[in-house]
Amino acid sequence: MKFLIIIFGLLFSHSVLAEDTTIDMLNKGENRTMVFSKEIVRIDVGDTVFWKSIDKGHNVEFIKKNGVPEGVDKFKSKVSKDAEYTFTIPGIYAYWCTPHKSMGMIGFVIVGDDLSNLESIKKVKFIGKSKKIAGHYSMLGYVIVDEEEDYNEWLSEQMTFEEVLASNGKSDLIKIALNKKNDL
Ligand SMILES: [Cu+2]
Repeated sequence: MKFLIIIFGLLFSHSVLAEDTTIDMLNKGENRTMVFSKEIVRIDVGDTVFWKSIDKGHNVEFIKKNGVPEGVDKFKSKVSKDAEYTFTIPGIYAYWCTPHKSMGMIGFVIVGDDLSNLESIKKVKFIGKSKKIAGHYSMLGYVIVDEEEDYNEWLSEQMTFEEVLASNGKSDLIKIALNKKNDL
């Protein structure tokens, strides 16, 4: 009986997690303006992510060039509207808010623990402030040299990629990500 309860508990907690992937689109985050409330989320294949238009003027646009796994179609939601997308193809997805793509309003969805398109993600051309954000999520391999002081100051206020992943309670991916980083 105990065994059955444990199994049920695992299934249940999984489904709660899956339905719970909601990201707010905000004018102001904890440390900066124009943000997705969760910049990296990890989900299973078949899960849906919901983006809430808490503040107006934002949307979600997959970065078609190098930013999504092969076979993924264009996705661009309407500005100032809630958006949702069901992820059926595993891999890393990079997206931005079209009006604020140079202001650091970017996010990543990792589907099915699949990092096989990491090399492609690293080739995404982020612009403006988004370069720093992407660089911070060091799996992307950007090295910022021109404004190192600004970057360091900003970095000191942020969660690291490891911390973000750790906060999701899954440690295997942290190791994978760190190994990839060290390979750069
Ligand atoms: Cu925006």
